[in-house]
Amino acid sequence: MTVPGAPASPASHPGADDGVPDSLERLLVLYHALYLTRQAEERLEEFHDQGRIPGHFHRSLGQEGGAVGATMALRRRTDGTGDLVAPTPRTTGALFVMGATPLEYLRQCLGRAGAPTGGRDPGPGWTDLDRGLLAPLPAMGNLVEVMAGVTLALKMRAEDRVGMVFTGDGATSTGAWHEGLNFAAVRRCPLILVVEANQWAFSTPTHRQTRIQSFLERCAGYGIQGVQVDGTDAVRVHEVARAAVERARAGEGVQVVELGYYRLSGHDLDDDQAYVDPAELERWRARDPLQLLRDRLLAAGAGDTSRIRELEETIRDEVVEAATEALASEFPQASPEVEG
Ligand SMILES: Cc1ncc(C[n+]2csc(CCOP(=O)(O)OP(=O)(O)O)c2C)c(N)n1
Ligand SMILES: [Mg+2]
Repeated sequence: MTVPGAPASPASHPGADDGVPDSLERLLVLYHALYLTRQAEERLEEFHDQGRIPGHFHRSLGQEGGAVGATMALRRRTDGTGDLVAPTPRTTGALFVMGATPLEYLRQCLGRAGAPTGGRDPGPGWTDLDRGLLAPLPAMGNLVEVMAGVTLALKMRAEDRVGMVFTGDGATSTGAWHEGLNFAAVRRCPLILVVEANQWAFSTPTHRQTRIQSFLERCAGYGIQGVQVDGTDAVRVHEVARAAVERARAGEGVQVVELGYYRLSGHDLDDDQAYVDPAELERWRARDPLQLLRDRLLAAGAGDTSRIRELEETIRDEVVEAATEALASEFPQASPEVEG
């Protein structure tokens, strides 16, 4: 299947770090990744409702443009020479942008033997250093420390590569987040920290966990730069992320990008969001990142909606095919009991 920003050769993903952000082709590549993310998550939600998902599943509904727009600013390779990204369980789009296939992703969440972790860990992420992917960690905030170390290593080896780490807004209240950020700031590591400010951490609204208005205020305490951007606008996210990646690659040290949006789903699919104001939810639903990008595509000259519909149909078919194959995949064999 076609990976968003599909590689012309197996070792490169052209369009990842060059080209014109507002070109029609670029918008289509972004839309491809957003639509693929939503389709894959919708299939998983159906699997969840059928009781087929062994772990917890976090949707990125309303946030698809953040993970996609930001990671598309990275140099994406398949031979272990590209940039590195450490997503959270919610940044599904990052996996696809880095080259994961829907079949890998669906098998992974279904805990099947042919999944990247062989069904041992059914979380929605895994490590694949060839593609520059690191698995999420259960303790939120800790990947900031890990990525501080990873990017310090890149710098010490004088490699022309950067790292990107995602955290939620809740994670910014952990000690690990602050320690990792401070260390990376002091050592001027080539790290881009993306904060997904979706206004919730489980059922805790942001104002119940911090008195600051923007997470950029935290950057000031560490002497680093940050930029706030509307996370529902994938194109804008992409532009801001590209500039941040360029600065980090040029040796300007840690960059922070704060994505402002709203968690449209529950924390995970077992959370009914009973604590969320329905009117507020409705207001944010109107800022659907897919619809915004669709409108932009039409304005940029994608013609009538037929080209977009054709693209959507192709992606839907690919995901349905992957879902059928994933469901038919074997479960892992139980390990033989250890005698003792
Ligand atoms: C150190 C730590 N404390 C608590 C938890 C339990 N926990 C898992 S997700 C989560 C909320 C995460 O909120 P946020 O960082 O805003 O990410 P979001 O879910 O909104 O994407 C919490 C408290 C954890 N995983 N790690
Ligand atoms: Mg949050």
